[in-house]
Amino acid sequence: MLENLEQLKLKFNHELNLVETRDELEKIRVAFLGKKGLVTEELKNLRNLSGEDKKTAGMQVNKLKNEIEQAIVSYQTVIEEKEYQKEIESAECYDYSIPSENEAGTLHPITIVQRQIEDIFKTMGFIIEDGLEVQTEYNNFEAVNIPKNHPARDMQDTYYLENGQILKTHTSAAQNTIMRKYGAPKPGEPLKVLFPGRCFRNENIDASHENTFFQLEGMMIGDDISISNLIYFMKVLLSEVFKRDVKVRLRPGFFPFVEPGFELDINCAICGGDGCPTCKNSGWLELLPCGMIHPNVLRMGGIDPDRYTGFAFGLGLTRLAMMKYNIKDIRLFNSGNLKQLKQFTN
Ligand code: FA5
Repeated sequence: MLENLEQLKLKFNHELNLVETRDELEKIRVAFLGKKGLVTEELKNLRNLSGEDKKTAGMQVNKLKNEIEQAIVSYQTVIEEKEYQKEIESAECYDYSIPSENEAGTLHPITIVQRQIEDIFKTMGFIIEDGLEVQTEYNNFEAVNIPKNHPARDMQDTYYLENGQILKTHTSAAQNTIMRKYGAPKPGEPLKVLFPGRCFRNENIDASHENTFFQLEGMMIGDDISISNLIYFMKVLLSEVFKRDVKVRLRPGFFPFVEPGFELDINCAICGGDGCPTCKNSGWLELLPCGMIHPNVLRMGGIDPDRYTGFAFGLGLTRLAMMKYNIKDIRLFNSGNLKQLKQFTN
């Protein structure tokens, strides 16, 4: 038996030297120490011995068993180190200290203005929401009081998808979803939400009209919200964005989802009001339509119009960026002309 144990030890050492992975090590452990392992079998064979022989052989087998167990534990660390080295050798390495050949990108001017406005409104307690670009006809039109066949749909001709959904024509498409998400405001805690987004319209493109442009919508609903609240927020918005006096005019405007409704136009920054292709020679640019949310719209959003009132505005974000940066033609924004687009920093 002792000879046998000596051979087992040699066999184990030989096989251990060939081991490369944790799986292989486990196989060896099972082969020697498992239920039917070679050492376990030797332990079972002790049954056939008796007296002093059994005692001596038992001590020898147990000694071998302990040696193998310890060798396996120590080898585990060796293997882990080997595997780690392999991983390092095969991994892609980056040296972050080498200067990049690519120039760092810059923010798109619309993103810059959008973030500025978001920051201003966040400090005034507004939540920022993200409306979907693909919308149902219901959300885009019916839920904002523009039923099928209403003439107001003609002004927002859009792109229909094969599944019957549409690319949203205005950020107002998110009003209903947002009202339903937050529900009726708690007393003294009006619902204040800002939701910027990309809009799509089947437009004749010119210096101030794109088929893909950005709007930024704001909505405040509460116990006692009035036109004065609306005008206050419009003033803050414009003065913070332009950081200079800008001439605006407020005139009545019709939108089925507000009553009363207003158009806030900005004096054209390109020509100073004299008239140019950007403002279609009128000296003014439609920028910020707004008004008090129509009772039907509140009702469809699950908010009781007899109890609550609210305002909404739909800022033409792309046009605001044009006026802020004196960009004559809206087509620059989607042009991918990096030479010009990367000039804007704040
Ligand atoms: C609307 O889209 C309304 N949903 C806005 C609104 C919201 C009114 C909440 C009242 C309450 P309008 O179609 O006028 O309204 O568009 C709003 C602004 O988006 C315009 O003043 C203009 O600045 C901008 N805009 C509209 N069409 C285009 C276009 N094709 N290209 C660039 N900007 C556009």
